[in-house]
Amino acid sequence: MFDGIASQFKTLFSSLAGKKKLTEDNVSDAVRQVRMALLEADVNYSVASQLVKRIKEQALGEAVLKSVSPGEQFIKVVHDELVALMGSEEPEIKLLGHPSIILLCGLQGSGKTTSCAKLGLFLKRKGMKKKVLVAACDLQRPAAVQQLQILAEKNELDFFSLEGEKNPLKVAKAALEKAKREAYDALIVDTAGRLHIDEVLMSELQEMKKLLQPQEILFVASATTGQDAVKTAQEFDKALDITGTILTMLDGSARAGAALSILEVTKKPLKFEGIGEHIQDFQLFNPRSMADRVLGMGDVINLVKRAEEVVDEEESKDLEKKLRKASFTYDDYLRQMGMFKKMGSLKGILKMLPGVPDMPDMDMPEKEFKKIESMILSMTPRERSEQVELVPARRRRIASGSGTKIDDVNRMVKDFKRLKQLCKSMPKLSKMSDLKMEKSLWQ
Ligand SMILES: Nc1nc2c(ncn2[C@@H]2O[C@H](COP(=O)(O)OP(=O)(O)OP(=O)(O)O)[C@@H](O)[C@H]2O)c(=O)[nH]1
Ligand SMILES: [Mg+2]
Repeated sequence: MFDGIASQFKTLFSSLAGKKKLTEDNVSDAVRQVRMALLEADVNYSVASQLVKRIKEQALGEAVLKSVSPGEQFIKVVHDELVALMGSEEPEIKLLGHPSIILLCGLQGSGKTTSCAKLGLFLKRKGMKKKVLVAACDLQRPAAVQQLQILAEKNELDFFSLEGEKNPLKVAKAALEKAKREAYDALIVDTAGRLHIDEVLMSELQEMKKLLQPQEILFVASATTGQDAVKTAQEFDKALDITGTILTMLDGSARAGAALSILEVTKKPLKFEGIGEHIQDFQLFNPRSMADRVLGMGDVINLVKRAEEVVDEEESKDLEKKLRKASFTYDDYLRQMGMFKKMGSLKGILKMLPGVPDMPDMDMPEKEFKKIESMILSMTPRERSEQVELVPARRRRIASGSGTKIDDVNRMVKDFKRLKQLCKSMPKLSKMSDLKMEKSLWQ
């Protein structure tokens, strides 16, 4: 995620590491590089220019703190400015209506239907327990209704469609009646993808807005399209007065441009983010963690939050503590992997850990998990809690006990140690002291 911009920032920060002081000269040089990194990530030009100006003023104006190096101070300034640019706080979304109506809109293929199901599950899940209905109002694309239906069935979400109906407004109206009649807390409406220049389809959306009076009109944008997503968001906002955006496809080849420019340009908050194809790969948009990711510092906040959703609270507090202290053992490693499995896409999860994008062998397939699991289960309790050194004879015994090779055991031990080392550096990198374990902000 954001590999390009993150690695540019890393290079920049390490070049500042040796400097004794932040001076006009080295700050000018650094901000030039920041500007280049931002523009290459497809950040809107005027947003990038204003941001760089603020970073420069801050960096030169800051009182020099004795406790931090100039490089760290510069990172802090950049980080703070990025956070501010994306809205500072996690969004607050209130389910006020009965039902609360959420209309999704956007270009074709931006992730609306997937987000409809993801958001549905998000509201239905532990902690929120909302009664949610998803409605299929994309009658343009032949398989669209079925796509949402399959997603809904798979995830036990209530689904609404009107077979044979050609008019999406009629479907929306019937869905709303059902949602009212059956006391749903939320109705999420999927719509067909459209271009803002398509007047007929845009006025259909306006009609739908009039009919539904939605509390939320969320523009769904793919982060892979950078600034284009921002321009389109502006146009949809003009036509519909959107209430916020959902940024999707923040995994893979996402560019930072959309995340960094969309709020500044549209003045509408970023509310959610999609970070993978899995239904669980969806979360509230958190500016602080997004800034961490843009700067290549991993994303501990969201990692801990997602752990919290799938494991009981006790267990996740424990995980957080262990991540902080890096005191975990092979037993915890195993436990953590069990949680990762439950959390869905492993790739998405591991990418949240600082430094992991540099460790391709950490991105292990399911098969590899099974292997590691059996190796750890073949260890004695004392070995698992690291009370004894894993000498070659012990490693041979573990290999034969788990049906693996000594090389596999060696690799597993090495990976475990690297992960442990990595976690040790996390508190500093990710400002764990700022980590808020807030509960949901939804009402
Ligand atoms: N990697 C990744 N893929 C995603 C994400 N969100 C959606 N997708 C995938 O993107 C493709 C398009 O998603 P849809 O939800 O069908 O998009 P849409 O906006 O409903 O598309 P139309 O209805 O055709 O306009 C699907 O293959 C999804 O699985 C995401 O956050 N990450
Ligand atoms: Mg769709």
